[in-house]
Amino acid sequence: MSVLDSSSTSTANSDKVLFYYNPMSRGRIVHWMLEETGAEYEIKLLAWEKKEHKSPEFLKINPMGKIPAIVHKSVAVTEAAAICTYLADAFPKAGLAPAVDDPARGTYYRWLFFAASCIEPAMMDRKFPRTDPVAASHLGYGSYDDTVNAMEQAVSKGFITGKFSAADVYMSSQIGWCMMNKDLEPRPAFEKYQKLCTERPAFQRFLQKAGSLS
Ligand SMILES: N[C@@H](CCC(=O)N[C@@H](CS)C(=O)NCC(=O)O)C(=O)O
Repeated sequence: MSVLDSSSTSTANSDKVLFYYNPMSRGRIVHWMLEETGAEYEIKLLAWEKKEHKSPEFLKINPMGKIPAIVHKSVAVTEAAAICTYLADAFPKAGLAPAVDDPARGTYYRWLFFAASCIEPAMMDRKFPRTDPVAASHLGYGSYDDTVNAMEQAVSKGFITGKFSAADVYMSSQIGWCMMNKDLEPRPAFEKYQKLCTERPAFQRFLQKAGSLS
């Protein structure tokens, strides 16, 4: 039976999160985030080799055929940054987002959106350089150097809003991935920030659980 046909479902009344995942993917960001929230979740492991992420069933959840995705209270959420933001609000007891009326909410959104819309493409363009270069003024991220300098500024004092939040889950995941792939130089500010984020018990739990799935 396909993992997508599993008998368990997330209904409008259930608080359980269904998590469509493969540990060899950006789904790792969401896996860490789920551990931070303390939410009950069920992993639906999608096998790359069986192309389960392109199956008609999964395309109903994410028409992009990409991982990660979650279903919570019968609603599908895709895009790792959106999922982190959603989960922080859906499970407020975990305290992973500044309150809506807290000015820190601005800083929180700013760097979450920056990480998704600037860091992601800057690092990908670095890894796979464009044959036909585009002027920095046309690129949302400007230049690789400007993006990296802004990232450094965002994390140089520790957690992005001063208190650990979903923005740190996303930012730290990006930094860790990019440093591991040598798309980002290991500046002291990044290394210090990574230590702070990854020594969290939820990160350690995620690592151990992801390892047992690989
Ligand atoms: N913009 C998406 C990107 C998701 C993505 O590209 N996932 C990759 C794995 S890291 C994937 O599913 N690739 C399989 C494919 O596109 O066939 C996000 O941030 O969640």
